Amino acid sequence: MEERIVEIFRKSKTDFISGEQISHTLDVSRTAVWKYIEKLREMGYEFDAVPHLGYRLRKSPDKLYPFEISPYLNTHIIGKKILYYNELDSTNTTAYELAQKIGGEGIIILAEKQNKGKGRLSRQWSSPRGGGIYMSVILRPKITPFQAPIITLMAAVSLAQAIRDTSSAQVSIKWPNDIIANDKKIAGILTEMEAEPDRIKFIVLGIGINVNTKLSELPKNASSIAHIAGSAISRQALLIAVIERLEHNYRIINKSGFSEIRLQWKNLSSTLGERVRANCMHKIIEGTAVDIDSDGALKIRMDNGFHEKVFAGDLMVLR
Ligand code: BT5
Repeated sequence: MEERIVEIFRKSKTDFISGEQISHTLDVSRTAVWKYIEKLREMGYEFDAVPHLGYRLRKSPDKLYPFEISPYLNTHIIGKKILYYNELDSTNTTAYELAQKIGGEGIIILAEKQNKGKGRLSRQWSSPRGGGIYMSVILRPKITPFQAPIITLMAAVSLAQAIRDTSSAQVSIKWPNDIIANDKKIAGILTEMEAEPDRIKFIVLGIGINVNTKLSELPKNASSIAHIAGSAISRQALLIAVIERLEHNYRIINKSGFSEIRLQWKNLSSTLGERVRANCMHKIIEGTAVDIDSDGALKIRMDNGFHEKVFAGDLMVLR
């Protein structure tokens, strides 16, 4: 009902709509209308109520309510269903448990705040309320577990494109999963998967973006899009752009593999050409990052002229 009331205001040609008119359209009592308006106020919507004129929707909150997102999506896979939570421990954990129980792909889990937001290798992801986007998408790509890193790279391309679409922030991709601006991390990606040796059962693609997040609520080397761009940006608009870009790029991967996304990644990346130190579990590789290969591995040319491929790990850019 709340959703339908918002829709009535959006579609209305007049500013003010009488309680009677709303009660008539929804076929509920005037008291019920008043209750729904109060509920919407609790959800962050601001209404003016003027005797004899009715209600006017003055301001909508920048909350990620699915009914504020879904009507603007043009997608067929990603975001066909969006599950919204006020808070969760981790959207990835909830999505993972859901993917084990149900089939299909494209469901998005969203939370306004995470209490145990996860980074890679048991690290934490700061997920304060108010300014961030914390989302996980269940995917079932037809690729081998060995090729799974390309999903992270595809997501990084989508994020960088969506941020460029909706803000003036000049962002780039730092291999493998960071979106950076002014050398600060503003978004991260965590992909987790359940697989058999030759088949992926599902991938949970987790994305965290510092949109309007206050710097005081973030770690030292982090920033937010708003801080970089100089003004707050709409989380709703950015989320819609992220979902649209993800769908577009995911379809490309499913249809024709990684080659086209690989080129986009190379254009958007700030890693290639840099001197880097990669910390990959068992060893440290230092040299120049020269390419990304068809499996998503980073190719590093070492000082002795040999090349090493790095499939996963942390990268430090040496300047
Ligand atoms: C990541 O890990 O960058 C993956 C982040 C994925 C977060 C999303 S939010 C939705 C979904 N649900 C989850 O529970 N997670 C995903 P990694 O590369 O390991 O980076 C983690 C490191 O980044 C931390 O050790 C901090 O140094 C730093 N960090 C933590 N919170 C940050 C933030 N909000 N912004 C920027 N850097 C942060």
